[in-house]
Amino acid sequence: MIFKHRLCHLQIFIFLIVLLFFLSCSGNNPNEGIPVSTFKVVNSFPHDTDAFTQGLVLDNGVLYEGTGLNGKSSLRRVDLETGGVLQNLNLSPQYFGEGITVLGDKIYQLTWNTNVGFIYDKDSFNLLGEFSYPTQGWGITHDGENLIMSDGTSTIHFLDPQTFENIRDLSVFDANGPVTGLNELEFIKGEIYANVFPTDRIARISPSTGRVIGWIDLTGLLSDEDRNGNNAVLNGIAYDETDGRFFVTGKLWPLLFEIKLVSAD
Ligand SMILES: [Ca+2]
Repeated sequence: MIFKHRLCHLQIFIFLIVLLFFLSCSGNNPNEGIPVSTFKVVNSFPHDTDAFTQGLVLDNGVLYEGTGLNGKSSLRRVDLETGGVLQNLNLSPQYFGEGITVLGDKIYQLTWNTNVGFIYDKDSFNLLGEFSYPTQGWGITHDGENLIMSDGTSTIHFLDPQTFENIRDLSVFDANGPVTGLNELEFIKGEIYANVFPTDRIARISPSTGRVIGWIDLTGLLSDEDRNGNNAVLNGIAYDETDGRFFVTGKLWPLLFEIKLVSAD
């Protein structure tokens, strides 16, 4: 009887050990089930190695770029094929330019740590106004209704494009917990794509739950020889809605890539 009792305890003990083993296995691979994409380069185009890319947008086939660093920040219209700057507006040196987005006939540009954003006429780049926000400014995009901005944390803010009222905050997470360093953004087919600073990865985020629903791993897209120092990180996602072309670049990168996403599984 005592022996039977001990056997029963032994079985429970073994069961718990096996359970712990499986739990620890899943703990080591918490993103199991989240699809990972890699890339295939479709085209590469010249990119200004002086452009500290903080915002990248394609609007009706026209490429816009926002650049950063104090004294080097700008808003540009860029020729995709040649990388040539077609139109340029320099920001005053106290501003460190960040993300840009085009909504309707306006361009919105964030600044990093001065709590101010600028509103321009899309065609003339004339300054139409400013808006303020309490956080840092990193990336910006829109879903057709609201502006969507990142601030370097794991929180994304939805702003009314008229009043700049914070409509709601979205906490971004994967199975490891909060995903911080959310940087340049693009809203693509109902999902928020975000560069994760300072990595070679892009998170595909559900705008309703904040859950990361896919990872894009762009490791090796730019060769180490072409990378201009530690600050030359992947940053800049643009999507052409008319033909589904997907473009990425990075800070000070000599190339802008058109890529296709390929399942890594
Ligand atoms: Ca973008």
